[in-house]
Amino acid sequence: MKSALVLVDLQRDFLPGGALAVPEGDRVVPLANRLARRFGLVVATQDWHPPDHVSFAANHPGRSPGDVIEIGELHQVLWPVHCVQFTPGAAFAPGLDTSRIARIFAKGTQRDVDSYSGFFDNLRRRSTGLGEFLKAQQVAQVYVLGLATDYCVRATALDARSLGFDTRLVVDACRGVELHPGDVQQALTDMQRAGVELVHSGELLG
Ligand code: VGL
Ligand code: ZN
Repeated sequence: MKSALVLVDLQRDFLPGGALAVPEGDRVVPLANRLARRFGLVVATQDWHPPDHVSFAANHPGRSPGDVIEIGELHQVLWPVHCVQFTPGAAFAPGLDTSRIARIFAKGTQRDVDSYSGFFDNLRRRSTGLGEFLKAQQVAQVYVLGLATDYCVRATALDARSLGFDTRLVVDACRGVELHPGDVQQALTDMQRAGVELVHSGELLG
C-alpha cells in the first residue's frame, strides 16, 4: 500500500515569534525532517493568504483576533494577519528540509473564504488539488503532521478520511493553538471518532 506524508503549514508565522504563534510549533520541525526521509512521497500545504483575506481581524473594523463572526453559514474565527502571500511569514519554517517535498499545495488563497483543510476551502467549493494528486499517485495511506492540531491539521486529517484515505496522525509531530483550553484534546477526539488513527513518530522512526 503506497503511503504519503503530508506536512501541514510548517511556516514561520506559526512558530514562536511569528504572527500566529503556535506554542512549541518549532518542536515539530526536526521530527518532520526525520519522518520525511522515511517516506517515498512527501507533500506540504502552505497557508497562503491575500492581504485582504476575510480571516484577518484587521480587515474587520472594531474586531480583534479571537473574535468569531458569521459569514454566510460559516463561523469564522478572526486571526492576526498571517501567512500573507510572498511575505517572510508565509515562508517555510527555518530548518525545514524542503528538498523532499514533491509538491506544495497553497490554501486560503481566495479572499472571501478561509481554508483550514489542505484539501478544500471551508465551504468545500474548491479543491487545492491535493486529493487528486494523491489519488493519481495511487496513495492509499496518508500520514499527517504539522500545525495547528486544532485547526488545519484537524481539518486536513478529517478531509483525508472523507476522501477514503487510510489516515494516521503523527500526534507528537503536531502542536495546537489552544485558543480555548481543551481544543487540542477535542480535535484529537474528533479525528479518532472519524477513523483517524493516532500514531507516534517513534513507531515510524523505530
Ligand atoms: C491555521 C488558523 C488560521 C493553521 C491557519 O494552520 O492551523 N490556523 N490559519
Ligand atoms: Zn490562515
